[in-house]
Amino acid sequence: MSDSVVVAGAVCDGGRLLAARRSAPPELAGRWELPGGKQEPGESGEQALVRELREELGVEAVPRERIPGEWPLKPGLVLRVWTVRLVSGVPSPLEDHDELRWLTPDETDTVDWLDQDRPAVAEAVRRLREA
Ligand code: DCM
Repeated sequence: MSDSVVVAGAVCDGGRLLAARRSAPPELAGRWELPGGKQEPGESGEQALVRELREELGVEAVPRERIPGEWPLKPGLVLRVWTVRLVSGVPSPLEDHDELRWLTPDETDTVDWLDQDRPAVAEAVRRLREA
């Protein structure tokens, strides 16, 4: 059986990256992540990401490029990440998060990212610096 997938977005706007602080479960609460969630049956990764960002942040967003690679979360579950452009709306922590922050490349180390998000965050920041 193939792995289940969690999709997440490196949402970039104005040269900054959006970081979201998890409010649950207790073992992850307070850690920061790229917002996203589980891909459901019948959805593409991109479709799942658009839905998750709408639900969690109240924004319309467009996936741009997949960041190469995938990162194991637990047996049978992997994380995939896309860079994302905002189309409309101002992100607010509607679901699963209690704080959002826009970070410049130099600020990305100021929050405690989930370990599994760090490689994708590093790549997103590398691209932000080049842009
Ligand atoms: N997750 C993660 N990194 C992200 C988004 C989610 O490691 N950027 C993990 C946390 C949960 C699982 O994926 O273990 C499902 O996420 P959620 O509870 O947000 O659906």
